[in-house]
Amino acid sequence: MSNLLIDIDRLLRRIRALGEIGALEGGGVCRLALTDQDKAGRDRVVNWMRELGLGVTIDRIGNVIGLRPGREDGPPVMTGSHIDTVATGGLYDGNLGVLAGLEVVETLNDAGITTRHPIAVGFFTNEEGARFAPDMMGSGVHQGALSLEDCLATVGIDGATLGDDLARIGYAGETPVGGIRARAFFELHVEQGPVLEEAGVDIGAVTGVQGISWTQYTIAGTSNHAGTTPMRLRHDAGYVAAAIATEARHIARDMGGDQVATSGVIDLEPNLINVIARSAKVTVDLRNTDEYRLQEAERRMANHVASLAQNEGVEITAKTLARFAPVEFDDEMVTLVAATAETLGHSHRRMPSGAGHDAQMFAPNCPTGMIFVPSKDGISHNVREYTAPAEIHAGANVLLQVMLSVAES
Ligand code: HGY
Ligand code: MN
Ligand code: MN
Repeated sequence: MSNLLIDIDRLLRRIRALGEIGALEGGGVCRLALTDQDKAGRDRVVNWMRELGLGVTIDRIGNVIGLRPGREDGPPVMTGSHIDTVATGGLYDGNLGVLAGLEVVETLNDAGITTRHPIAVGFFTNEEGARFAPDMMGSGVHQGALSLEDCLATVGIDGATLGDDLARIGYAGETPVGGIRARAFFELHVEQGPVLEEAGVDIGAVTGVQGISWTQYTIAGTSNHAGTTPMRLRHDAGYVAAAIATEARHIARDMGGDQVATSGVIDLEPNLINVIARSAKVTVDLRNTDEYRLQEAERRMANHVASLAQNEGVEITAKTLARFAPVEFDDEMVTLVAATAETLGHSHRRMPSGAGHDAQMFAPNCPTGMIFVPSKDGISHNVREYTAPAEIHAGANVLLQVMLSVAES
């Protein structure tokens, strides 16, 4: 274990500087994937990568990887995350992992250390999936889990095509995707939930990521007058959308355990107080750490949707926007994270991730580990997202040490 420590003030300066881009009135950040704000954030991080002497490559889906040579050639020990955010994002989701990677590099630069194996720091395109589904898109393409062509052709919630926007912001790179294979992959990330804070624990040694199932339901009903139409004659797309969202909650409550369910989008047409909605869109996000339980939740939702279509006389089409099975991280890497936290004097615990992460795309292909730091009040995907400097310092030092230990192995 080296006695090197990261420079927390320098890391916090970068977190704040990146947070200026896409800053929202009153706090928080909006840098939806491949928007001008995302471009500006990318440009700022690429400049930092170049200032640190990293060799920067941009691949065909816009993933950006900065490479730091080792004493020997070969696959790098990689770290990274994402810098795109949801529309009401915070300073830390994704950004912390990328900027802590740069801080690891700068700490090694300051110490004049060249590791045996190369080191790489990356940010991956469209991790959030909020504008273009699915999430973890860039890392999924990089690791062969998603098709480059399909992702470039993806149409976003605002009608834009991903490949066009990638070219528009100047990040349609030449490097073939997956050109840089990782020897190992580590990701530092805020927990985005209440577990560490409630347990009073500093570091999460993440054991894996739960399964994710995103479905968009489009409902075609019949517009009619809210006052004159008897209930028996209605084909109310608005009611059906609400019934789907309510059933998602019932399924989660009924199944209990790790099952969670969310309807984050409900759009009605024409969305007027005295008009029975002619059409509606509603999304359902189902997650579970257990694949069979997740399939059970999906089955229950599908059955309910079929009976709604029948009983309400509406057409419902379902479109899968994302489907990832649960992922386990390499136990050796999980143990390395926990042991490193222990040696550094930080409390730690093993735990699964409720959120999706780029690391889950690397896990099938190389030894992969994640480090969690606490989220204040368990809040994320919310402008109030916050993690204290001491907690960031702890997480970034664990990242430095686990990367060093693999990069010297
Ligand atoms: O949806 C997720 O879990 C991640 O924030 N993309
Ligand atoms: Mn994230
Ligand atoms: Mn997120």
